[in-house]
Amino acid sequence: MTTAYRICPFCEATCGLELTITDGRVTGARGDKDDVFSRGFICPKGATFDELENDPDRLRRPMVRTGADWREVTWDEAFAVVERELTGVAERHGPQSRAIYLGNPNAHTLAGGLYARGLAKALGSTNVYSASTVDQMPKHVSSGLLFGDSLAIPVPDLDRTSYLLILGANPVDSGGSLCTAADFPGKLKALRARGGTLVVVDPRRTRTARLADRHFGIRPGTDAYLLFGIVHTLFEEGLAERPEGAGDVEGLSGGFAPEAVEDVCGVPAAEIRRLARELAAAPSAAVYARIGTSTAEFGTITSWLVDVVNILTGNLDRPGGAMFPLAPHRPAGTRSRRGFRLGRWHSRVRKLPEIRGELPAATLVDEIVTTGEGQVRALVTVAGNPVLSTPGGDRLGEALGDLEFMVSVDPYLNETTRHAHVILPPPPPSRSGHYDIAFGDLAVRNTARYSPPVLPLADGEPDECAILARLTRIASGKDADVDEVIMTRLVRAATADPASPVHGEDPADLLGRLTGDTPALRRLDLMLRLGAYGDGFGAAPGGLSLEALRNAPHGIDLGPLRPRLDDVLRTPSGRIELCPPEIAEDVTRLREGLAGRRAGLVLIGRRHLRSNNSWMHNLPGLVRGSNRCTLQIHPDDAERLGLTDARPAEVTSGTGAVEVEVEITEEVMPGVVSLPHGWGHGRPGTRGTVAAAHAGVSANTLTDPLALDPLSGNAVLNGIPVRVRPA
Ligand SMILES: Nc1nc2c(c(=O)[nH]1)N[C@H]1C(S)=C(S)[C@@H](COP(=O)(O)OP(=O)(O)OC[C@H]3O[C@@H](n4cnc5c(=O)[nH]c(N)nc54)[C@H](O)[C@@H]3O)O[C@H]1N2
Ligand SMILES: Nc1nc2c(c(=O)[nH]1)N[C@H]1C(S)=C(S)[C@@H](COP(=O)(O)OP(=O)(O)OC[C@H]3O[C@@H](n4cnc5c(=O)[nH]c(N)nc54)[C@H](O)[C@@H]3O)O[C@H]1N2
Ligand code: SF4
Ligand SMILES: [Mo]
Repeated sequence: MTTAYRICPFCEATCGLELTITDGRVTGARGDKDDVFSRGFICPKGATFDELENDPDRLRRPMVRTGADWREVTWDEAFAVVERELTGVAERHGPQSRAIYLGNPNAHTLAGGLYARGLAKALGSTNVYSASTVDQMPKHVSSGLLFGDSLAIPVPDLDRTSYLLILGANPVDSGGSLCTAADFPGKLKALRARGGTLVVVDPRRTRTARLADRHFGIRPGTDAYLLFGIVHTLFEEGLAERPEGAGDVEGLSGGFAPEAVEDVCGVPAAEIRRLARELAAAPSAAVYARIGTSTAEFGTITSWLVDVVNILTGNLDRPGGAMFPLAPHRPAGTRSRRGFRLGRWHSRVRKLPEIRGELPAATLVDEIVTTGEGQVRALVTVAGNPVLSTPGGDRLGEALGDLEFMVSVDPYLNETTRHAHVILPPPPPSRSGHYDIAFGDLAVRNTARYSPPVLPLADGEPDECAILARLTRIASGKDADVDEVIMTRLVRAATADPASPVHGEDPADLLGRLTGDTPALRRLDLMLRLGAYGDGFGAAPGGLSLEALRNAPHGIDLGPLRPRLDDVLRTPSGRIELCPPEIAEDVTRLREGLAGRRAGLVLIGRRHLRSNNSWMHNLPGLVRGSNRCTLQIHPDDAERLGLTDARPAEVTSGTGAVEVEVEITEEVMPGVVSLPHGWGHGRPGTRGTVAAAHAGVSANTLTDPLALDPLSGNAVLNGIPVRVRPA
């Protein structure tokens, strides 16, 4: 029996795990108490790491499908089929007929961080889709417009803040999102223990809300009104700082006085004023908002208002406020001030604008089913299950069956991948090295951690980096080595940049000095050494490199977040663009919504600590206990509608209907029902024995693919009008 250390790849908390290895298998997992970031914290998902590793339904060899029959093939055979078919579709219909969907776990693998975007580009098509447009795209757009960089997302300085306002997030169950912090519950308790204040705004009284000083139930989809009420108060009561653009924001906030918005959002005007005053008066404060506010009708405006409040109260970029992390692989050196653009092209069928090089996931189905020049005929999915995760996913599932070719990089035969012709399964996490490319930019403390593979790959088995690199080569149709190309470009740019520690050095010499057994690891070494804390190839002795991280199995602490706004800003003006015209224009839509407080039940989602989107329901240790896929409803609504606890109800929206077990609970406010997403298993042709026995229904049968936040193209997944009756 031995132990090994591995960063948990299941949620954004990125806890350090201590794995037990017995006879060449992972047989246990617990928190690594010496991990510099998580200090021993773990949740039930991390603790079932061994079940995921050893899941008998997990695919271990590439598979090729003919009709309904799957057969296992060698990697070379599988790639040969992919090459023939992907190239064939491009030859017959042009590269634009090829599409890609990148799912959430790409943010949790080194492979996703290093190769996913390059693979998308290599397809030569604008049909690029990802889970970002059913998730956080509004935040990218607001950051792009405000700061000129869609990746510059401020996070609440959890360890030091004295006042935290959380909207539409339940980090006690989700682990936190766009805010990487291990042990979120502990950090919220510590905030209160040091005399700080926690306020939670959520239509459900969540486990996070239960830790708060105050909780407000809000009408789903109306956070922008509440936040504008706060902004209005800050100006009206002379509490706001007045940076450039403040006057314009003040003008926009006219009409959104707390007294004008209270009916729409359901939070009393006096409480909105109190929030504004407290945020302004606190020694430090941060507003933090997530999924409930982002997958919503006014997602971008809300995301923007969160930062506007942080800015107007003087809390952006200061300790205890909302701050910008600095990840170890981010380059030191000159940054461009090109700014951010959206809508550089539009989707073919619905004419929806491009954002960050992609199109809204909700319209992928339209591009597949609508005939004409540019119709999608081939699809690549990497770590995604859009049939369950995107609105109207059932229709997408049907459409996938009509594709000429589909290849999925995925360890499971599930609701989406059952439509593929080839599945390329990555090895289980123990067999790949890990470094978080995505979450260093979002962590509440700067650290550097690398986990080497814990167990060896089987002979000839590629890791996911190698799989994606090979797919990229196939997609590009060129025989170039993608890693070589990228590394050469990076090194050339650095050696030519007067602000770089390697300015003037010989690129070939630097490349020759990289360590790492694989091209992916050499790329990581390069990024670390040219990064903000890097050794600069000797220019900064003691600085970071892959070697340095290998020598620190529990990670290296780089300290609390530091103010760095000047370094972050990439707007052409060099300032924060506090009142971007695109947002100002969309506020008209928000103002129109003031008129009508909608009656009727609306549907929202929720997450459970022991579940993770659509793909961890096949692990016995996580699905044990009572049914989690229930429709939560308030007792008053249940009585009015004649619903009985634990009995089935029929839920109908404008898009579809499901039959689901009722759970009567005061946790959810009157007028609101809640159903988790990611369920709806047991479909023919899938392979998930445990998941099929806990099938549930898909919430996205009810969500509407036509309902998008217009600026970001993000799907509206919360606040869906529904009717409910006993089934
Ligand atoms: N109604 C509603 N819908 C939602 C949401 C909601 O709140 N409500 N939430 C949305 C959000 S926030 C998100 S992020 C999306 C997620 O949407 P998706 O990313 O499309 O879906 P997941 O369920 O995360 O599916 C992940 C897939 O990756 C596979 N996988 C797991 N590990 C690996 C790996 O290491 N490598 C590879 N290649 N594959 C792997 C799994 O088998 C699974 O097929 O869902 C969205 N959909
Ligand atoms: N255990 C677990 N952890 C996860 C995941 C998981 O599926 N399970 N998924 C991961 C992913 S992909 C993501 S993106 C993150 C998401 O992380 P979070 O954003 O923390 O996700 P949720 O737990 O869904 O919390 C969203 C909250 O918004 C509330 N809400 C719904 N509508 C509204 C609204 O209109 N206004 C307000 N103010 N609140 C609203 C819901 O009641 C819910 O409590 O979690 C990640 N971590
Ligand atoms: S909180 Fe997230 S990162 Fe930590 S053990 Fe649980 S799933 Fe893994
Ligand atoms: Mo997500």
